[in-house]
Amino acid sequence: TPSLSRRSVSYVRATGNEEDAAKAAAATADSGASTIFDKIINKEIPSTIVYEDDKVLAFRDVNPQAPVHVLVIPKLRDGLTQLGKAEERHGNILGRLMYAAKIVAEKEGILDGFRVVINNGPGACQSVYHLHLHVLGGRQMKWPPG
Ligand code: TR5
Repeated sequence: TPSLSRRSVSYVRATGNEEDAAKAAAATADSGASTIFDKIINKEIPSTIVYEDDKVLAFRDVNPQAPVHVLVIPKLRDGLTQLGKAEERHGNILGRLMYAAKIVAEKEGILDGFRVVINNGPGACQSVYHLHLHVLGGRQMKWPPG
């Protein structure tokens, strides 16, 4: 397909799936620019908040991939545009995010079966460069993920 990027063409070859290719084409690189999540944190853009504390915000994904789909983010990005940028000094906030994912799963009643996902970089279709954990559940999750 002429309109597909070179990266997405390689996805078509690898998977035979143009939907995957479109997702790959839409995935962007990490520019370090501020993101829509800053506006959500500052409440300039409304979101449905599921959990919040001084360091962490959890809100419903606008395009849910499961009955429960919540994003867990650090309020201060502090260089964590993606997990691949993590440094040792980020250990505390990374732990807080993981623990918040458990609190979200508990609040949402999915502790018996939930998945936590981090998409890192264009090759994993990351679209927002502010680290976020996807907490997914409320249906039977399949393995392997796409
Ligand atoms: O693709 P990655 O892993 O980067 O995940 C980004 C997620 O952010 C996607 O699942 C999107 O559906 C979600 N997203 C994007 C926007 C948005 C959102 N979730 C809640 N509210 C949102 N607003 C207001 N605006 C977005 N652009």
